[in-house]
Amino acid sequence: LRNEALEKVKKAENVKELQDVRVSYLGKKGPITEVLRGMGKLPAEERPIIGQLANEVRESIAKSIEEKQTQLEKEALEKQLREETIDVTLPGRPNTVGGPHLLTKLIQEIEDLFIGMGFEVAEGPEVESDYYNFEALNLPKGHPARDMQDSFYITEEILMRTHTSPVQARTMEKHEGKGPVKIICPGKVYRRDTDDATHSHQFTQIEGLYVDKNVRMSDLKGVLNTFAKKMFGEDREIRLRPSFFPFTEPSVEMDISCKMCHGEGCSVCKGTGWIEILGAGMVHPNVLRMAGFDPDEYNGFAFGMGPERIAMLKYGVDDIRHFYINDVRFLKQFHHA
Ligand code: FA5
Repeated sequence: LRNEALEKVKKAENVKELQDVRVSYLGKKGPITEVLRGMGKLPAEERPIIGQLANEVRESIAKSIEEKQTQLEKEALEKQLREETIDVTLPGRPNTVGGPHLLTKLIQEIEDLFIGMGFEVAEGPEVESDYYNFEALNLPKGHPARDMQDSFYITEEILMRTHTSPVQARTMEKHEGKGPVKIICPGKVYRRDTDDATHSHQFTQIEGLYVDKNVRMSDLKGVLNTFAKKMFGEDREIRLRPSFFPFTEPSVEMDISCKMCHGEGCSVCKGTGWIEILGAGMVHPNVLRMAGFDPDEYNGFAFGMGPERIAMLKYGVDDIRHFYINDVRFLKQFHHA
């Protein structure tokens, strides 16, 4: 019995098998327990001999089980350690690192430029009321100039803002008739424009507004010139053209000389050699009045520029749609721009 049990202990390949051996030989229903239990029936002189023998057998089986158990546990641990070894000298898998979009970086750069000239950054909602998008900007319902900006209406009174100019009115209201107000406001705008090389139905704008006592047209020219020279370099040509916006009087538009064709004429500048980047002007007295400012005491200038157009001119991008197609090969070129 003992040899048979020891043989089985030896063969046990894992803790579970060893447990089975323990139960079948040393358990309550095992042969040794049975022998010990039957002791009473044996003649008195045989009892100590049989008892001693049974105990010896039991102990030697128990001991071998214990030894085997320790051995099995040790083997299992070694196996685990072997299998889980990490080779720290292997090279790591490279992560693909993304980067901010070219437009995001350009907008930050423009923000920094204006912060340097004393402007603060303001924000406004993309889903806007008809009042702030048009009426507060001297564009009452039915005004023909509303056609200059084809809109996405959500309800009769709510639309996707067509420009960042509503932030002018919102910010002035907050100042409750007291200047100075000196802000820029970057953000997304939406128009029912047909997409082409220089137009997108969703694009970005950066609005600027400076309201104070004695702000003059020459201040506007100075700020815009400083901005353009810093953005494009001293050698690029800049021109201001008279224009019209219902919320400014007088109004101008600013063009930058086309870099793509060096004035020769291409699809981006449509042969003119110039690309329009912003509209601007002196804030209309009606706009000041509606936002709670006294036009006899205060005046100001405002501008609204298109960062996409600026990026096209600065980096020689020949189609505005490149910014929104999200072709990584295009976007990657500007990670270090
Ligand atoms: C406006 O949106 C006026 N709110 C700008 C303004 C602000 C004037 C404050 C006076 C005072 P305009 O529609 O011209 O104006 O757009 C301004 C600039 O946005 C343009 O010069 C151009 O750079 C850009 N832009 C206009 N439409 C698009 C378009 N569909 N896709 C890309 N850029 C556009």
